[in-house]
Amino acid sequence: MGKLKGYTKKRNFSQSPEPKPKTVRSGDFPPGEQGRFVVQEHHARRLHWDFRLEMDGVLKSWALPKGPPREKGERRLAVEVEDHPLEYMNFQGVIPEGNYGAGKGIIWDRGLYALLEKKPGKIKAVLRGERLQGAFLLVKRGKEENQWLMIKYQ
Ligand SMILES: [Mn+2]
Repeated sequence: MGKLKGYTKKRNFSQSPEPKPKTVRSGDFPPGEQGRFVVQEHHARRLHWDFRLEMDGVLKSWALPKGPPREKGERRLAVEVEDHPLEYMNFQGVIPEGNYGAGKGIIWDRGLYALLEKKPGKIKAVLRGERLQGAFLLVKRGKEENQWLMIKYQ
């Protein structure tokens, strides 16, 4: 449960309909194997899109102020946020006022991905969703520790 401490600390599960962490699968996600991904459109104080990859037993998560890149060559800022539990994959609903991330969340896209490369600060994957299709690179870049870029390169 250690990986989800940040997630749990920010939330009050008696008020928020968001899932309380149950499952944490141990072990790394083997390259070549397929995992799930989801993009949630989050109408919080500022509209953004949350991109989440099933990885290492949790959902690795980034907030994208302008959404994910749609065309080859496009790059978008992706701010790394706390790991989310696997159950969050299916979350849609309204987080009540006064709670962390208050606002409506809807699933914007979901599907499978194949991991091509993974090392610290760099993830390459092919996404096969309803909307997102192709090869994407996530790369840590920027002055802030949690700043990444998401680039569609194929
Ligand atoms: Mn969010």
